[in-house]
Amino acid sequence: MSAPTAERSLVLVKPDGVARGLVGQVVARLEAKGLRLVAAELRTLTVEVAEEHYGEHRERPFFGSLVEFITSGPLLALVVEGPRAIEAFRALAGATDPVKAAPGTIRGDFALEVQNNIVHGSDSPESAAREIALFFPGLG
Ligand code: RTP
Ligand code: MG
Repeated sequence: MSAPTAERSLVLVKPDGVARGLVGQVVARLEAKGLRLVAAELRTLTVEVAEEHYGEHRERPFFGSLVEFITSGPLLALVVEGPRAIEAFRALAGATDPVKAAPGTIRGDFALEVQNNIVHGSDSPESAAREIALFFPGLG
């Protein structure tokens, strides 16, 4: 059997996760899973980048609040790599609503509110390519 093809995903530790000091625990979990860090940067998003990143939600009632939240302070942007990295990280993150997220997942263990749910992970190869180009244009 051939070796699994490596895939990349954009992961964010959102401003709530950084403010609460959860960066170490999030990174420890994804590294323990076997995902490899290929880029990492702490930065505060501009409204323009935030609106681009969450463009699919532009018509949703929570869009303004989401952009305000995601630009409210520094976040940690990561690119992770590994076999099925997109699906692997989404499984570690848990369901979008942290109350429904299984205990043992990042959201299930650390959050209670749907907006302030600690992490983001790309949801498809197309999203990952778009998001990685937006956050780390220099990455091949
Ligand atoms: P993400 O994009 O951040 O990885 O989260 P996701 O795929 O699990 O969920 P998605 O539907 O893409 O929603 C994006 C983010 O918007 C916030 N949200 N707020 N107030 C609300 O009802 C609501 N719904 C979603 C969350 O921060 C969610 O992660
Ligand atoms: Mg999403």
